[in-house]
Amino acid sequence: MGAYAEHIKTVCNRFDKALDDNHFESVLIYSGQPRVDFLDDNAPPYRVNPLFKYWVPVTESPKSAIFYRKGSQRPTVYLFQARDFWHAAVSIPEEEWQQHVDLKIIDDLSMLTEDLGSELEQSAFIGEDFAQPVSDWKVKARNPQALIDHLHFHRSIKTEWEVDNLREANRLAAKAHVAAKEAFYAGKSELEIHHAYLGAIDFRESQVPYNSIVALNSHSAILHYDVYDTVPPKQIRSFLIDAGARYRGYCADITRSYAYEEGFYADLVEAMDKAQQELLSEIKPGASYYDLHVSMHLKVAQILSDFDFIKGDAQSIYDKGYTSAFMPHGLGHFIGLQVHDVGGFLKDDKGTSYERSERHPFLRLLRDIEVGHVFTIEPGLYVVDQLLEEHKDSADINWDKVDELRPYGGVRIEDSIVVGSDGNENLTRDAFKELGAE
Ligand SMILES: [Mn+2]
Repeated sequence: MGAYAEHIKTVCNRFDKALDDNHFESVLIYSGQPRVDFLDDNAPPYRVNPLFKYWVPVTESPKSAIFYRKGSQRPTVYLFQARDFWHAAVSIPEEEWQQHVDLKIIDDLSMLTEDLGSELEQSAFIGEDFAQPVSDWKVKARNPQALIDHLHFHRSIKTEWEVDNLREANRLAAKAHVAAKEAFYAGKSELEIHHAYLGAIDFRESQVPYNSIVALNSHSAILHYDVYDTVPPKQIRSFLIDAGARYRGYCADITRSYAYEEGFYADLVEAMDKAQQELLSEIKPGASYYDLHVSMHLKVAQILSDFDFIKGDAQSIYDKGYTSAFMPHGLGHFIGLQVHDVGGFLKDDKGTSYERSERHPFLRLLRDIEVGHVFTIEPGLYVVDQLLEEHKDSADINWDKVDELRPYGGVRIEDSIVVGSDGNENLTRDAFKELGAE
């Protein structure tokens, strides 16, 4: 059986169980439609419902839907193709997925409701329903949380077909990262680097999965920096780029940090890279991601000690809470159909959740590691003055050293990992290696 055939069989089985547990006969998954801006008739780029693209790699067909009857092992795809002279028709190439579904082309949503008739009333509806006629449809339930939790819990285990797509997304993103790195060393501005990134893979901005972080110098300490200066700084010191790509709806999310010249920042990048690779070797089925996050804090603490930012050993630096000021975000997150893929807080498929950790409130993956999980590992260290304020009277912190790092911002290294039963796959480093880039 081909990889997609296996995938859709898995999706059918997962829906069978989820529908059964939650007492639904069927489900209707609406792909969504663009929502126009306030007082305007323009809409931001359309983004498909992730549970729609879970079934079929169709990402640019708003007003489409998938109907699946429990136990049928074959969904119906209502593919919307507008018959109007305003829009270019999206051509759907002939592909394998079409052999595994009943495909019905519609140009009006009434064709869907007529086709389904009274079955719709037994269906769970999953999707956005802000517009008519979708908002008027008589369904059994709209976005029932228990059903969604069930699906989200099991979605964390990726099929081979999903991993293939994630691998390809990483190849695209790595290629773009190499172009961005070259633009940085050529002295380009943040905006020029951003354009070099997109140009390398023929992407328009709406095709990357999130706003790329393209940060020179101190900007890299702003965790979601995405405003882009149009002129390069007078003195170029450092470059942090956190940017991804999408392939068949699956996301890459890669971060790299570069020093413009040799020196202490270059050494810091090297130390972080080494710490990150050590963390990768700690990933094992059955281990807890939370423990890995704490292990990362201790490694960051060791770096803070080694580079003379803070007095003391790693354990005491962690215990006193200093690492949270330098490294405020989580170690990583699930990745897949969504950049921050769902289910990181779910304990089981009944919707029981892990409580967010008080000590590490921004960690969004609290589950134990399983074979088939795909997640990021992204340790970092930054000068965030707002967070250091709390420790401003601390004699442990070497403020001269903090001042030295401030104009460089910070450092982060991020890869995506597929957990295997016999060793893991690093989608990101493998992609760079294929390019001869790392
Ligand atoms: Mn990430």
